Amino acid sequence: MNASIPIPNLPWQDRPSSSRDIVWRYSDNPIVTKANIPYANTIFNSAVVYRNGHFEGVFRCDDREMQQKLYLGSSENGIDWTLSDQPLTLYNTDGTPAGQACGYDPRVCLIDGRYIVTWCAQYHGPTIGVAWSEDFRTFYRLENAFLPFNRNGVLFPRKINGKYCMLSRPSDNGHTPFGDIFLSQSPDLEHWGCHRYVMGACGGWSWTKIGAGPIPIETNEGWLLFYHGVATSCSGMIYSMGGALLDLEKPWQVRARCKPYLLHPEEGYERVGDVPNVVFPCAALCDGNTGRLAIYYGAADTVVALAFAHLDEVVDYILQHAE
Ligand code: BMA
Repeated sequence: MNASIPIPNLPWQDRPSSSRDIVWRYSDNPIVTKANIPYANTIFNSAVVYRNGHFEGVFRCDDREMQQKLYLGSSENGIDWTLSDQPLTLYNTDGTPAGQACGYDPRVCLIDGRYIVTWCAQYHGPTIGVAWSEDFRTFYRLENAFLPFNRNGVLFPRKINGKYCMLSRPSDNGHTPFGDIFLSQSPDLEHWGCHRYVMGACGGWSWTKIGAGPIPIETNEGWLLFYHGVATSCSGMIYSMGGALLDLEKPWQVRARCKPYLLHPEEGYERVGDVPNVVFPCAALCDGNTGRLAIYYGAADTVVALAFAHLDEVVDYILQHAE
């Protein structure tokens, strides 16, 4: 194990005695529903962080006009969330307003004291928006990271070889029937280059496309990356969660990629919703003392749900079941 800071109040339930799964669900899922914001249609694919003893998050809410926007939320226990009624307003770095945070599928990464939000923004199509905050109240928008079309921008939680590193998934302007994960590097979070191929869609549950999920977790065996993989069936796309380990210093090199999925739509709230059969992880918190993992994922594009795992077990399982 080589996880991060202690999180003594990390949400947790032991694995049910009836289960042999590596990742298991919180028994009272979902933890966030449309009831958390009055004007919401759905709240899902959302990212949380641990900050000053409690939890903060950036939530994807599709409102009743079906506008996709980001909202802030906070929680004492990581399970019961209070969300803002109003979308997050962004500021330019000179302090002038930069409008509401429109877009979807946020991730939040703490690097060198700054919380950096990456999300799928719109600029002549989907691309990766970037904003940062020191206090989780005021967020300053930077330039978009990439040209359209791109989704699933996920930062690493420290610079690697002096550069910020971000995973992303070049895509199209629609529902993207393809997609591999790439890595890009930047000295300043605005100028991105040195692009590297990481890994691609492959057979079974991820044959259509893949995309990075939560911020990677540093372990002795490499960066632990949870990601979503998509298979297309005769009745639509099915989103599962998988795991891989990336090289610590050259994170575009895959050390191990787990053949079986780790989480697959199974429960009613994952099977039925605005988009059926979706589990979509956007955050994973790890308690540095115990190696307990709390994984936050969107379910069926409708609600936010929670799952648990042990870091060491996940790493061992990936190594034992690698391609
Ligand atoms: C992707 C994104 C995700 C969504 C998924 C399944 O393209 O829109 O937000 O969860 O499709 O609908």
